[in-house]
Amino acid sequence: MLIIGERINSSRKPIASAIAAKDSGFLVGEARAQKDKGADFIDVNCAIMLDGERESLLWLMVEIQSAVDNVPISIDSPNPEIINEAIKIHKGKPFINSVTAETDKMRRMLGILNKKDVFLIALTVNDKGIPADTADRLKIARDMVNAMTAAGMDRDNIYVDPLVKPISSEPEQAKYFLETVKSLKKEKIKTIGGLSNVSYGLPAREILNTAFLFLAKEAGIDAAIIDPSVERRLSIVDLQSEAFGLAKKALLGDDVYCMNYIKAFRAGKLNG
Ligand code: THG
Repeated sequence: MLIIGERINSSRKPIASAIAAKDSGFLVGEARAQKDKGADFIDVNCAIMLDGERESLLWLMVEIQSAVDNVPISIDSPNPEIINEAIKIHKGKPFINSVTAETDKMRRMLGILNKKDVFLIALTVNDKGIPADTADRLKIARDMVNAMTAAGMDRDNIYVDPLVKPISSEPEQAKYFLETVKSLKKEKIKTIGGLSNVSYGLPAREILNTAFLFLAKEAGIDAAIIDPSVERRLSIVDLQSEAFGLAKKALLGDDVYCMNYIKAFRAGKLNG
């Protein structure tokens, strides 16, 4: 499984401040620390800088690649034109994060990618928005892979992201994500996900994130956008523990609104 280090994201306050201050020392340190913990790619997201996104992203990519052994980047931007410029200065083979099935976005992105040697994340979002269930995700995923291979992209370079949503507000969504990963695996379509979204708004997030990584690996996921220390944690946690069992139930939709999980947290049972 490939690991994409998620920490350099401008939605995080310390990162946004460091980007604004052009604090390359801090940001390069974040990149190096993630690589040392096992990240294969470093996700770089400057989207919160709005008008400054282009300049910030291009600057940061150069700083990171030159300081950290040309580590490959996952170029995380909603803007196809910025992605196009970023590809040109990237050394090696980047991840493009991401394209959706929205008609206009897909057309612009395919125009840009035009036989370039990149890995591409395909989000299962279309003109109607984020799909409600597994069947809708699978349909969008298959349509996207067909459209992209028809446009000349190598199927092995495409990673479908069935979108992780927080179980705190939509208890069934993590299950749909895992089901989609399993089905796509059978069809030899690669998958990826931003796994830490799953625990948003809940206590003891590390336990949920670790359990979700375990379940995603079991389902056959090919790549994960995570804080790489979560992957390390997986090798030391007790998979038979009560905490892990509660997290699994919450993630599989068997603990609606995570009531038992939250109760256990309040009782001090989730400190592991
Ligand atoms: N799929 C793809 N790309 C993605 C995502 C995805 N990129 C962004 C995101 N989702 C994954 N990356 C992060 C990066 C940081 C954090 C979460 C996901 C993070 N969040 C803190 C939190 O949630 O509490 C802090 C956020 C804040 O300060 O508001 O650290 O799904 N393809």
